Amino acid sequence: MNTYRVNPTDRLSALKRTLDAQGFVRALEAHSGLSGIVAERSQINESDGSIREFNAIWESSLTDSATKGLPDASIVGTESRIHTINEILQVTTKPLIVDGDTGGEIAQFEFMVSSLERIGVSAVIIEDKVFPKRNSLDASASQELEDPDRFAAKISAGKSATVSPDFMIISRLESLIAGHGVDDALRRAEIYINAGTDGIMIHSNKSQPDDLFKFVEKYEALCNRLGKRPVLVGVPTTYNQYKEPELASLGFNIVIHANHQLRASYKAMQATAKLILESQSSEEADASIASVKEVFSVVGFDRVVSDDRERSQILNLPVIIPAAGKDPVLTDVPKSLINIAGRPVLDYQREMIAKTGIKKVTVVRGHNGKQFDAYYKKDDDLDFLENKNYEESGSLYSLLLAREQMVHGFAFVYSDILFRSDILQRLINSGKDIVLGIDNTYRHHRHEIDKKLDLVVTQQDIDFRLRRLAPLELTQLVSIGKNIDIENADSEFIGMGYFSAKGVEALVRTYEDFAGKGKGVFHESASFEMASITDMIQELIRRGFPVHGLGVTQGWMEIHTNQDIEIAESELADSLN
Ligand code: SPV
Ligand code: MG
Repeated sequence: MNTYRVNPTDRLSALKRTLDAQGFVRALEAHSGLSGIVAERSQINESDGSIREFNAIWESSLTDSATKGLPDASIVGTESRIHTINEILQVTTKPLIVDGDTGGEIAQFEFMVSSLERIGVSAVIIEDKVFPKRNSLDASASQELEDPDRFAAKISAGKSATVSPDFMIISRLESLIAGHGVDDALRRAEIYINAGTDGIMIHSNKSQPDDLFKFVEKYEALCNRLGKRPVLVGVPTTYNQYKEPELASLGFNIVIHANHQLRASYKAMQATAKLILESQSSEEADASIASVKEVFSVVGFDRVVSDDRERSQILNLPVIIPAAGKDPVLTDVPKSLINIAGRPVLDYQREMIAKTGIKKVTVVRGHNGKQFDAYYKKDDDLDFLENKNYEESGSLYSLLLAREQMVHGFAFVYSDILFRSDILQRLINSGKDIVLGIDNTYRHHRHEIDKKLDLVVTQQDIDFRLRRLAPLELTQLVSIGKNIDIENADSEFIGMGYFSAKGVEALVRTYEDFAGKGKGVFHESASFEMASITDMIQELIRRGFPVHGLGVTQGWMEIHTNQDIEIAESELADSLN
């Protein structure tokens, strides 16, 4: 789909604006969304550096009918025409001039006018023939003209049906087509101008239309006498040896190239069909037709595919769980295997991860790592990496063991937390390159805080406790770490976060800057190897990389004491009741 849009009211008035500004409009026919796109986007450079393009699109009865394989003889009805018009409007922004044929009965014309105006069409041209009309380009067809006063009544009724002063109703004189001569055309023009028409289209199907030029000459005098000059419209199909500047200098304000895209595509389709028949293969035709890639691109398929790709990249993201360390209290098992109501923490985590659509989980194990084998088997969706050095390394080292898996981005979850899936989902969808879940309710925790928390200072202090309709905000972090004074901190880091591919790039680059440089390189840790994930995030912030916090108030808890286990078990029991 095309992303650029135009407000229908602005689009409607654009034709009048262009006419007022330039005095001349060049229109190209379209009969479908795709031909509309071509009319919209075709442009060349003028020698003075400006751009030459079509200023408007003509929705033709001849080509709309022909596209359906039907003759232009009042067979395709207004509803069907409006369908095509909508197709074109949907994918273009330029003003549309609609061929209204005879306009039908007054009531039918009123319906046509209000329908077209409502969807943002700029003008309708109706011809002074009787229904059912025949196409004007066939000189042998019977061309019966409408009584001019009846036609004038239709014009005034149409004008009364409009709500916008900019919607134009243009009267098309068929006198020269029907062989009634210039004087008949001038007489009718006067009646239609007095009825309030916004434009006069004078039509001819001659290759040397001297009568048409005679009409144009006398048109100015007529308008002078009447004190108004509706715009003059020409359709040079048969007399196309006359170029736009010449027609403009004669007095035409709108020139319509009325059927050329349809004729071009018909010929191209025929030639291609014949070539395929001859060659018994389509290979020979490739050189003269658009590539599929080009067609995909012009109708916006590329964007749809890239959106899909983005979505599937998210679903293929791994969630990395650094689980190598030893809990200071619950020392018998790896943190992931702490038992809550008969199941390891990792079970609950995987359940929540699966709810987001993410499949891949990578656990970095170390302390008592072998115990995982009693519960889990490595498979496509669950990967185990070994941190053999777990006693002399921190969570950052564990995380980076998974660097091959993280190139397109990753989420991470500490191994000892329970969480609801929506927190993970929101982190991934935040649109930020590095974002951490943060919670500022720690000051109100019932139980004593017997562990040094990872605290954060944010750019804006968010009061998460306020009732609010809008989703909780994202804010940029100023600092993070265990040494932040509890009084200065705004929030606590919950142990969950997300890195985009760009975030990963910064992470890996910074990690490599430090790797192997020994002690004291990180401000808070004894050595680089012992650094935690939050040490690294602090370093990224220090280097100016934007790190965001996503406000979370409920839906997560950390398990690091037996009391935590009891709370978790009672909550799980409640949620089952
Ligand atoms: C059309 O394009 O449908 C027209 C112009 O009405 S013409 O075919 O020249 O009559
Ligand atoms: Mg027509």
